[in-house]
Amino acid sequence: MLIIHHLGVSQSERVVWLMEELGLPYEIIWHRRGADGLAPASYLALHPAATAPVVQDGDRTLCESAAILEYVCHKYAGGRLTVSPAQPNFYRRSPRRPILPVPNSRALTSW
Ligand SMILES: N[C@@H](CCC(=O)N[C@@H](CS)C(=O)NCC(=O)O)C(=O)O
Repeated sequence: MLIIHHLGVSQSERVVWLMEELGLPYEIIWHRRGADGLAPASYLALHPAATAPVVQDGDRTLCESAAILEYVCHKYAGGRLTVSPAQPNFYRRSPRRPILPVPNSRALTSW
């Protein structure tokens, strides 16, 4: 089962959203921010850059939200909610593709 290392107020919410949307099981490990708003030491230990999200799938650890979402859609949902490189619209923006390699600030408004 996918484990989402969840850091509040971060893009790990994208992974939670996707798992709920696809109806897939997952486990959340919360890493609560300190009073200073910074990620706790437990999160810093997961990733050299300490950015969220980080997920674990068995002995595989993944980071970068766009890559994680593609991975989940293809590995666990038969390509639902995304398109594969074999499809002609892969290189075009598509309203069905929730995970576009666009700057973070645009990611939620471009589809
Ligand atoms: N391109 C990365 C960006 C990850 C990123 O910058 N995450 C921010 C939160 S949205 C982060 O972890 N910042 C450190 C922090 O909030 O403590 C991705 O999409 O996963």
